[in-house]
Amino acid sequence: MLDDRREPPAREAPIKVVVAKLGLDGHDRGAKVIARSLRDAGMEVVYTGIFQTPDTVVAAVLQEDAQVLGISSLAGAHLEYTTEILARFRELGLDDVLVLVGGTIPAADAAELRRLGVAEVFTPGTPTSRVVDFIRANAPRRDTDGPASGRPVELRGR
Ligand code: B12
Repeated sequence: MLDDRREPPAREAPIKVVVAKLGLDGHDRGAKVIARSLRDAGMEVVYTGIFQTPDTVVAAVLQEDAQVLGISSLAGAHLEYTTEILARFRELGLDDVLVLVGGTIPAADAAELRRLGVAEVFTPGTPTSRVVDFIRANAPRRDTDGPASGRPVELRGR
């Protein structure tokens, strides 16, 4: 006889990603290309649109309960904005959110971003499949019944 007291297996929800543009940076093509590629790969994507502030981006991540934040920056202010957002995440206990930065990021700044806690930096010419693979390998897992279960200790595919 079937034991109907067993819990049904938890289903894995689609990975939820917020793609954000901050400050006066109007270069939105890369952000839109990435947002569309992640959506086509089966992820749930929220694109904030241009001219956001760290506060509105953090609010979007909280509101959407996103596992991944992707910041697109082609105007040079990536260090300031990312530092501010990571500090807010720490205050709010959002340490498990996988943070990615893409755009025109000099190599020295990419190293600094990784030191601050950014999981990976994607510069112009990156195939979108590489971003999809990286997120699939590193986004914190969760099932449909619960919150993000925590970021893997080891990042793969860097
Ligand atoms: C097209 C373009 C514009 C267009 C933007 C149109 C639009 N709606 O996006 C227009 C003409 C409006 C423009 C204006 C300006 N631009 Co412009 N522009 C470019 C250019 C030539 C291409 C950018 C682009 O669309 N690439 C195609 C997309 C698909 O690629 P991408 O954005 O790089 O995205 C890829 C990766 O970077 C990454 N990625 C990007 N975002 C994200 C996000 C996530 C989450 C992830 C995972 C990955 C990721 O993945 C994508 C796929 O590979 C670049 C030079 C260059 N070669 O990058 C200059 C460039 C970005 N522009 C520049 C400048 C200076 C300006 C202006 C200030 C010029 C001026 N004096 O007016 C203005 C600023 C306007 C503003 N308000 O921001 C500079 C920026 C320098 C800097 N970083 O400090 C650049 C680098 C040119 C240069 N060499 O000097 N620009």
